[in-house]
Amino acid sequence: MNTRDPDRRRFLGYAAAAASALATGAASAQSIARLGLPSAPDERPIVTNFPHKGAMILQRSRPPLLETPFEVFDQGVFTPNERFYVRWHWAVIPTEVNVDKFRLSVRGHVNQALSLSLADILALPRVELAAVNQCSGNSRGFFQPRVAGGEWGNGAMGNARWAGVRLKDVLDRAGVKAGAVQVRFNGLDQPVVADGPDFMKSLDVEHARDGEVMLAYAMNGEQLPLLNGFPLRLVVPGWYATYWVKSVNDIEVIDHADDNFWMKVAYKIPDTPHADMKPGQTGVKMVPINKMAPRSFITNLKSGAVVAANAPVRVRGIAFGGDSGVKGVDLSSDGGKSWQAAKLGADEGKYSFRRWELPLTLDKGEAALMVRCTNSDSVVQPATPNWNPSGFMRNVIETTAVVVK
Ligand SMILES: Nc1nc2c(c(=O)[nH]1)N[C@H]1C(S)=C(S)[C@@H](COP(=O)(O)O)O[C@H]1N2
Ligand SMILES: [Mo]
Repeated sequence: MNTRDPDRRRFLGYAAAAASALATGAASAQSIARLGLPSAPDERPIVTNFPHKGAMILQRSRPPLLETPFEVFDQGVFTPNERFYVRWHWAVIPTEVNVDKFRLSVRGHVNQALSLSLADILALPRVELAAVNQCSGNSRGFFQPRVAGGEWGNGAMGNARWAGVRLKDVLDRAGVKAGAVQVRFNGLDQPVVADGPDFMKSLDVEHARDGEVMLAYAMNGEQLPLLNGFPLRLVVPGWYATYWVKSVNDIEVIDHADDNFWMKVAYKIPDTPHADMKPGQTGVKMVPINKMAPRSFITNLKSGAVVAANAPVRVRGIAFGGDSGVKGVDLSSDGGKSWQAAKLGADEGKYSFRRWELPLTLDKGEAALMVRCTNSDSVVQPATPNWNPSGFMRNVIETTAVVVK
């Protein structure tokens, strides 16, 4: 299939083949992935039958929740589109899009309501940015005690080069009126039950107009896969993916704080350091989830790996700063007593994954390798895991236990 970047000419529709692949949905398990979760069932089938997707870990088929197999992150800082994770809340999702009829409406508290075709969008100035898209519940399966929700391993994240138009440029064309408070985004997906709340997210007007928030039509130089929000998705650099509304076709400027279910009830975190609280703790102030925190991972060694003693072992991985760049990545092989700075790879921008590597010489026995990212705001990953009832914002320092022989 040709999935070229639409900037060159125009969008290509995704038609019936994709639709039928989604409708049949039946998983054809090729093999099994083990996520290393502490309490949840650990095995998941690896499937290849989703449109525009390669081998993915199947968390759920309707709606599709597909996790990126972790070894993909060892291949480079950009996550290939066909391995990029997928998450939808409702099972009624777009399975084909008529690119000639598609319209993006911009309405509400504006001077001039708009109905924009994809050609209108392509005519606006093009911008590009590398940014990590991470589900709020990435790594939820590691929460102890266990919490309800998709029991993700660490693969509900990905990094891409996004291209599209500034949301600011679109809003300026409509003319945001004085008194506007938030901008609400809605996509082509729909609730499966009549009274189910349609998935919508909102950003404060100043945030929406910061010039960084983007309506993306391309991902890694290709148009977006259907499952990742074709033809247009919001990119909110540094913020959790819940705000990155997919297949956006409606933008409403509102003159009040959005109180729809997905803003007011769902996606709330304790307003405490690291969004941490005690199970059963009451009276904790809850706020909408927002900026991401730094994380780092070893990608070339798994727990249980056997490495050679008394010779340099190349340890490498990825890190990201959350809502700012990566200042440094440090490794420890003595349980966090001493740390060594890793060498950082190319800087693809402050919202991107960044590669790091460090040769370590280890003594015979067992070694717990710990990796820690400090971001450019000097925020460091915590040494102890956080806990909250939704399983959000895990960013504890990761430990990979290896056997040195
Ligand atoms: N229209 C729409 N956009 C959505 C969602 C959704 O259910 N519907 N889920 C959000 C959540 S919670 C996540 S984690 C990301 C996942 O993005 P991806 O599937 O491209 O990886 O999409 C976000 N955008
Ligand atoms: Mo999410």
